[in-house]
Amino acid sequence: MSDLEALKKEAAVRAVALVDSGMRVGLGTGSTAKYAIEELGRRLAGGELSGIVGVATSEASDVLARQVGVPVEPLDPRPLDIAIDGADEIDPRLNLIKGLGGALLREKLTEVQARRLVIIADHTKIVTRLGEKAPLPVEIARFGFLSTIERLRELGLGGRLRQPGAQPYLTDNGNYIFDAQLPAAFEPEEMQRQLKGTLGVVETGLFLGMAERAFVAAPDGVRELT
Ligand code: ABF
Repeated sequence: MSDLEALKKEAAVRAVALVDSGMRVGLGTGSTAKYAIEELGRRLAGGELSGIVGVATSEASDVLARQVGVPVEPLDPRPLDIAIDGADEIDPRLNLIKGLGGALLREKLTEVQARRLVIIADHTKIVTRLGEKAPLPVEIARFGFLSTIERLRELGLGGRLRQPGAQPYLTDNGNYIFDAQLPAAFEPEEMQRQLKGTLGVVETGLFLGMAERAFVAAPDGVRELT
């Protein structure tokens, strides 16, 4: 395991230390969230925790959770005690870009119901403004997607349909993703409002005002941001 991977795991372990027996836990997606799911499984197997119910934010996390012995249930209207997930960018207000892993819709549906959203990430995800390094993933309906992309361009967004191979990337929900290049200056709440008002847009990777804290792994250790 590389040093950075070891630190990501350490951040995940710090977040999972906030989980107590009997909690309903949102299970994130991605290479950092994977460590959190594994740590939950380890604590359950060792008898440190019991009665945990996980709610997975992707098919991949659902499979991993079951493999490591974390019971999984579908999302229902009950609140979650905590959700632990990665991010692609974290700004100084703990606003986030998420969704490079493709799970943004299920992540947002799940994490909006969590009493606490705890982010785990490595230090490369810290930015001074959202969009500095990462594109903004925007999940769009397949039907009429070219028209939706035109509407996004009319909002002044560059970017492209996510297409890793011959076919566009398909989310767990059967939608496409447009990876939008954000302008140099924009107001995140206003951008979210405009995008959600655009026909064909299902959801965006802007997670604003949702995260309670972040454990950020850096070469000199794990920092906690609140
Ligand atoms: C998920 O995983 C996503 O919201 C985000 O796109 C990604 C981060 O993955 P990693 O931890 O592998 O960088 O949480």
